[in-house]
Amino acid sequence: MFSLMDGFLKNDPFSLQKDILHHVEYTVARSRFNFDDYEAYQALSHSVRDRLIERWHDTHTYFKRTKPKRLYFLSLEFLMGDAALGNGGLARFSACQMDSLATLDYPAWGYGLRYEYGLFRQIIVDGFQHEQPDYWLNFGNPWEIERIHVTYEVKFYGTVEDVDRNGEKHEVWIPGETVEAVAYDNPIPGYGTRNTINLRLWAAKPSNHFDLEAYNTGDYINSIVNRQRTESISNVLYPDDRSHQGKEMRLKQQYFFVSASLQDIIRRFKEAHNNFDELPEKVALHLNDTHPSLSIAEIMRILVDEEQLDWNKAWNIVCKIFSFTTHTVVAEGLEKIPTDLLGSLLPRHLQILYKINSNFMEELKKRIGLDYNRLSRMSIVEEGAVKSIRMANLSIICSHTVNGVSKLHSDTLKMRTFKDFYELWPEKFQYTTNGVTQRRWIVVSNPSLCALLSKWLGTEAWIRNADLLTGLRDHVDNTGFRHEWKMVKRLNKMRLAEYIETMSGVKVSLDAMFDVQVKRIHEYKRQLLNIFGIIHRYDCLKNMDKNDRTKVVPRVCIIGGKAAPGYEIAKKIIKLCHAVAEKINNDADIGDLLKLVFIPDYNVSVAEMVIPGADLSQHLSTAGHEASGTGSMKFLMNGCLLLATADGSTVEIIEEIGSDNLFLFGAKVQEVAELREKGGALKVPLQFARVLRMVRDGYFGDKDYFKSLCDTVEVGNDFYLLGSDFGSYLEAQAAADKAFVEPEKWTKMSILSAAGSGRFSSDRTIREYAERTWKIDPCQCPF
Ligand code: 26Y
Repeated sequence: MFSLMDGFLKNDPFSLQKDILHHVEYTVARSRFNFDDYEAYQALSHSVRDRLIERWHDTHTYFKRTKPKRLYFLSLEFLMGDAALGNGGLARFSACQMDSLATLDYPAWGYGLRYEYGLFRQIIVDGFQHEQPDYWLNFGNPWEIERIHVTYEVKFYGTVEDVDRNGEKHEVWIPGETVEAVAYDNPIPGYGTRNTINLRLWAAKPSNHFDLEAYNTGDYINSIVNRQRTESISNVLYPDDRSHQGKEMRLKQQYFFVSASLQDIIRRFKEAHNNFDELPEKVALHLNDTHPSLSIAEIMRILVDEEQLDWNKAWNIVCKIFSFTTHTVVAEGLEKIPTDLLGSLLPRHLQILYKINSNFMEELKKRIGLDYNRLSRMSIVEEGAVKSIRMANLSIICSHTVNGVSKLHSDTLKMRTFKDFYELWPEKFQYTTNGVTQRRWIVVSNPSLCALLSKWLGTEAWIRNADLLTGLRDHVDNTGFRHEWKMVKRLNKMRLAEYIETMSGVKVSLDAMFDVQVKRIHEYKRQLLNIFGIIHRYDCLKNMDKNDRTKVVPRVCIIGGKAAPGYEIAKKIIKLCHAVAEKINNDADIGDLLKLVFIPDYNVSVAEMVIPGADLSQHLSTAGHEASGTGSMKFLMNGCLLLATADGSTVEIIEEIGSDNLFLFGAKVQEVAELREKGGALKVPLQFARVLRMVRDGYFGDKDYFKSLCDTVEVGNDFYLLGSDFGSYLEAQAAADKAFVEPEKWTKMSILSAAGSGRFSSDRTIREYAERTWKIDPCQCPF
């Protein structure tokens, strides 16, 4: 008898081997007796992909049959790894969340853009950052499934015209340009479950909607050139993670993404349901920051203009389906779109936004009276020098939940950034602290630690339940365990040291403390504070008695991160780091006591190598500026001690591991405002002035080039308060040195760090979102 189960691909080594050979011959089209490593990789990936597709099908068939409420996670950025389709924290957090959604069996879909050029590759020439394009699809991408039949038309430009519908006047958009969106599916397997969810990425293709005008006027060549241009919409990821410049292409990308995703979502909903009243029970739409917020106008357009629902009815439905997470702290960082730009690209959407706003303003007047200042602050429309749409205000007004990414962040949103909205709708404001997936950040990137954890916890269950890591506390006094723990760290330091030597030619001592700061380069993240600390350390060493040097803890300082291509000051920080490294590393007198290396092209793969090998990691943002921070969580899981300010999620990390197990420094968030007001009067230590003078005087060369960088931290101008935090920074560094010379103490702190990291698993994050925000239930595919 033939059973459906017979069709399943088997997972034993023999079956897999057979499949790999099959793909060598029939997919890669090489002989079984002659293929290279890359072809072997392709054949292997296709064999794994076949198994993922099977699970994907089963999962989606099951979802279709049981019709659970689904979550659609809308994000313009996903930093998966090989595919660098995102900038930094927000993008990597999206990837971690997808892993947790799949593992916890939630009926979720991710939607994103399939950029052909991911985040630029950073190369360093003479200490300067240069950007190289990352055309990551050159050799094909075996992990995606091109869905040539899943396509939607996305329209732009044109005009709005009045039409008569049953005697009533209605506005209808007559678009001017049509582009086609093609779906590329990326299966996301859960761990320890058959569930495999989908990350659907859209690519732009010219539409076959033929341009009759051009055809008739005989301008055939130009019509083809124009078609080609439309393909460029999904071409390239914008490499900026703070400043939005009101670029038309960026807006086109956002709408292209939103329109294709919503058409897909509505089509799927209509296949199973015939009444839009059911939408809020079946569909949750999550706005990952404001980047996909045009969804709000688009869904109103679909419901009102196309599905012909009454405006108020549509609005009531729409307000029940959106939730919103903001990853930004300061109001200046919030996205705005000039109305001129929006009106020309999407004329009907601008009308819809105005209508949403005028309705909101009417409501608001009833609630708060004629407080014009407050009304204008809360308006979706900003009547400034450049009239624009405030995407955050729109998102807050339409979402049932507004999420911060850490407790501190959420407090800032309520008390400052979105104070007016919080006072109006306190119940909307929540926080869900970020997390990271232990599957990638321990299991994949640190296999030796993974084995050690399973051995001492007596189970592998922590891979799906990170709370079990607290069990490590029971063994912290066991010398055998501590010995193994130290060996694992040593092994990872060896791996990292080898990498450093190949990348930079610098040989480093494994006995040194590996001190790491890796993240995007930003003034608020204060890489400059780190570099100034290193200069100070060097200066002390130079002035130290030879005998005293024997007591110094050797350090390998590692810095890595990309600067946005147009961010001058960040680029100068990278150059300064190289200039200082050049001086220190070539000073034979200092030897192994101090090394500084800049790791080029920091990305997910580099992180997998660097994080497990770190002894100490630095998170130096001026309190109140890092919304959460997720790098710290990865280091924590890997038994790395933190040296940090009380910012973002660090406040909660302290609650878990205790303030004795990390090195805390710097002004608290309440003190920051006060210090800024005092301006020039603050107490900047002499050491800071001395280090600054060294850089200004050209001790590291390029005196003129570094001048503007030095100016940013001069007394009276030091917005991020490097000067006033320098003293306590040095104290924290000294405390780290002191702890490091007591290996047993250090190792205990390291173990207790990892033991307290369970709360920072993205599994916890996702469960909280699912239960409190999205109201979705797990839906596990049987078999
Ligand atoms: C609008 C465009 C210029 C833009 C593009 C990317 C704006 C913002 C971003 C990305 C922001 C980002 O990565 N934020 C980070 O999100 C992390 C995840 O929540 C936080 O941990 C981190 O503190 C925050 O800076």
